[in-house]
Amino acid sequence: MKIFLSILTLIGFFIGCNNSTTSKSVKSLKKEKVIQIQDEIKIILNSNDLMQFDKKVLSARPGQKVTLTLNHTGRGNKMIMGHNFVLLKSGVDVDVFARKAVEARNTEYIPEGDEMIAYTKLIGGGESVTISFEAPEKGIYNFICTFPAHYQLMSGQLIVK
Ligand SMILES: [Cu+2]
Repeated sequence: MKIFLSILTLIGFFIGCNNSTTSKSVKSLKKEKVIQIQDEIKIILNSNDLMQFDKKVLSARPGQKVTLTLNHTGRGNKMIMGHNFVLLKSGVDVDVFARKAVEARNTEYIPEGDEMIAYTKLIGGGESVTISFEAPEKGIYNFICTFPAHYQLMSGQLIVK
């Protein structure tokens, strides 16, 4: 009888252990999921036929995966009213870069060089484009549309903090 009881206790002990391990791993799984969601941010940026972005300020955390969708809600043909999103590295002179970009007509106003953190292709009315990039270190980064004569109106800042 004594042996039987101790076997029962032993079984109970094992079951107890298993249960606690299972609930523990479920808990840590849930935690990981929450962290993953926070590590990605989705941004929707709209542009229109009036040469406007609907946001002047975007924000992200350092190292966060940024998935950005640029929509062109207008009707303009991309050769006349094309838009893109070009995110510049810190310290890049926006005016100098924009002048260089205008020359890059063959590559839809994306110039060669390493001044950009990320960029989309050029889109026309009714089109959308999505890109993903890693948010840089803390700082303030300029973004513009590089289509000729657009950046004075179509610019903003990504604030990473
Ligand atoms: Cu534009």
